[in-house]
Amino acid sequence: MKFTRRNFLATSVGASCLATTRYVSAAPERSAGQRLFYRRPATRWEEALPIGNGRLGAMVFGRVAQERLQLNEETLWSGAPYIPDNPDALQALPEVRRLIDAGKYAEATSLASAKVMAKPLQQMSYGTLGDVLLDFKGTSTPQEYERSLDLETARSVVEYVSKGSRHCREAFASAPHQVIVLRLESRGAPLEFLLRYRGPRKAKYTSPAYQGVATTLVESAAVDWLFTETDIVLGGVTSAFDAPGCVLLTGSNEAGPDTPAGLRFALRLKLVCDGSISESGTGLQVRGAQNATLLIAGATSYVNYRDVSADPVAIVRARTDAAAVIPYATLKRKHVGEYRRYFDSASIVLQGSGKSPAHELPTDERIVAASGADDPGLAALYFQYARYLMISSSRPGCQPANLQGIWNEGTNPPWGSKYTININTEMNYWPADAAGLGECVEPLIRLVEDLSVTGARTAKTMYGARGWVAHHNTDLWRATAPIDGPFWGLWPCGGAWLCNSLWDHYDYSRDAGVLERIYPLMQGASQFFLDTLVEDPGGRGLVTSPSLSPENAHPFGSSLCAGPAMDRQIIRDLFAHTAEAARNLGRDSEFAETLVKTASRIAGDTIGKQGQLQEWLDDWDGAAPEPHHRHVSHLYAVYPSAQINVRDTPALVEAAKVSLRQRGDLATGWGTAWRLCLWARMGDAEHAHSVLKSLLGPQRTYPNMFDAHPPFQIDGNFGGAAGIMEMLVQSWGGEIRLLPALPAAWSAGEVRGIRLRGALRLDMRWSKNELRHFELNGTPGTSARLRYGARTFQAVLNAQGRHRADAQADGLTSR
Ligand code: FUC
Repeated sequence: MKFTRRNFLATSVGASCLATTRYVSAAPERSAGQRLFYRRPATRWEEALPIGNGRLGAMVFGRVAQERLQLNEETLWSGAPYIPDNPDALQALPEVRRLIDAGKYAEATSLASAKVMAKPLQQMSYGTLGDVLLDFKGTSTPQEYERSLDLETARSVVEYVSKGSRHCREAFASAPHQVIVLRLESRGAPLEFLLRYRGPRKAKYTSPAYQGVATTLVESAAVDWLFTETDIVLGGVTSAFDAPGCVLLTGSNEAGPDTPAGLRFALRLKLVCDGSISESGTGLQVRGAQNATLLIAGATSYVNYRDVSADPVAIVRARTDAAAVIPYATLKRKHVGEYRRYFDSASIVLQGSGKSPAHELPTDERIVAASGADDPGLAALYFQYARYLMISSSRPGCQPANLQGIWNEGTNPPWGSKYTININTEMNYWPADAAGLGECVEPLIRLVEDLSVTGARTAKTMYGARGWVAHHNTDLWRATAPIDGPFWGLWPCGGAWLCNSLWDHYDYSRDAGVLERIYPLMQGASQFFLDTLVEDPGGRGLVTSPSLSPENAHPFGSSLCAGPAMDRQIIRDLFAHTAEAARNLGRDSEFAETLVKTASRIAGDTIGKQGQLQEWLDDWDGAAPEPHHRHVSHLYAVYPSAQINVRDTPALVEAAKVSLRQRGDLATGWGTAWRLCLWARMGDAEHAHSVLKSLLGPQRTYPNMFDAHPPFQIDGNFGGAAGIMEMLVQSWGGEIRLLPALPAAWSAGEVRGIRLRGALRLDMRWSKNELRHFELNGTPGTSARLRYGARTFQAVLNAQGRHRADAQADGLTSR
């Protein structure tokens, strides 16, 4: 068959990479919402395209002379099981509290610094698994170059013509087979390349038995299912960490007798091709191939936060061996099928009134154009991209998405690429349930289950309290003690906020199994605050102390204080949800009653002299040194909570708006996304839209559509998606709001499969800025209260569990 442009483009996903690359659809606006594409290879990491199966990730550069896949495995962190709790805290905390009550904030900070912080002061960090490089012989400047990421099938594709030969590379991260697959095809001149590994750590090319001998291994064509095969296996150990005063839980040590053990890791690269493969000394040389398939597996010795006994070499060998006997077309079909189970659960189309040619622009150019012109389709693409990133970095059974999901280029990433739980990890999960990806929250539940154990130790050792506590960060080892310094770390509400996120997850699904699982976690988090809340000496009610309003300095040279608004709001939610959970489960009625009573004694939200919602118990906002601070912690009550809302507390909403205007629209990526969610929640469509436009522009979005804090942090992607959804539909306070913040620029559109609180699913269509049709699905007989504009109405799902309504001249009519 002669390979013309036409027959390349016209085929659907099939066996060959070359025949399947272009997405062709009758509805270009829709297809543009499902694909990122570029006319140039990636030169820097933020241009490369991410693939991932929740556990294993790669950034694909799509270079012509040297392809680079930068790899990650989600458990490849520094450190080993450790206990960072500081027993000196128990004695020091009452004095820190006393100093805060006396207004001696600097002294309180010094004492906390000396006696209350974790040992070590920093937590561990996430790191790269290294690079796979393919050096191609005899390349020339390519023609017809395109690289793309198809969100519908989770495949990265690079295609070009060089010296008259057409080349295609397709990469995907398979969850069913736990390998990354890179397929290379050439029509014309055969493929000739050198495959090698480059890593930042001391790694050993090793024999299959993993004898620890530094040898390069080439397996002689052992199992030959296609033509020939060979591979590289390497193993290593993460660098030991120096943690004076820190208690280590395990002793096994490959780094040397005097240094704490790190994790062992392994990587296997297995090639299958129809040409020849030989060992070159630095890697594997492929010649004379038309097709080659590279299978990549990575693993570490991590089993869980206290067990590092897994055998990573055995794991990577088993995974690649299993994948190698499966034809490439089958690997691809199974991958696409498994991925689509998640991705197809929801969809979105956003359109303006005029014809927008923006979807024809390569994605990097489209992002640059976004800060100027309206591009509703780009917002839809951003939403779907966030869903793609969630599925690729947080599949059930895996670790939760960290600050960079699973994608991280180095070994010393910003903020350790950890779990920052004073906003960032929570924000990661804001869109998951509404976007039909509730299953992807499962890793977060397991994280909190672990924290409830390590955090119980912290609560007991440091506070002498029952229950459990986590401060503003955690890591692979589930450390829960306060880190970095009192200014950032001495904040006891990280675990409580995570519990509220889990409650939200339950509230969407109303799954009794989830409630069973999360109730003990919520109960333990509540118990900690029952034991540690104190009376404000000014008589305003119960407060946390010591604490801080995340990372924001108050006017007295510190962040340490008693009872910041965010803590009071988070704990009110925690107590209310825990009491409701106990009632739903028919348990612990006395405990639930105590929670309700205690919640009513927590100091309330107040409006300050500038008309703002007070960030602190005292009216310090006007004198705070950073009026445009990135965190908007005291607005937690507006979003993600709904304690303050347009229906029930209009005066507090007005105060929240004053605060938000004072903070300004310019912030980090996640700060911008939070502002977007807040304006949408408060019903200001145009303000939300203008904030969204700045998020989508090149200041806050890299060419590969990763969020720019800067640097890259994935929370902005997820928070942005939550904000887009919040503009279109909201469910809080027992009501569903349809198109509550629809900007003029999104005159027409459609969403399908959006989930709402109360186990409901929504499909909705609008045009000329008016709702045209919606359909609710759920359990038959469910009654839902809806609001569209000023009108409210009640919908009862019929025997098929459905309620449909169409727009008529006089409003919406059910049918
Ligand atoms: C918090 C934020 C920073 C950053 C870090 C990971 O400390 O204040 O902006 O996002 O987390």
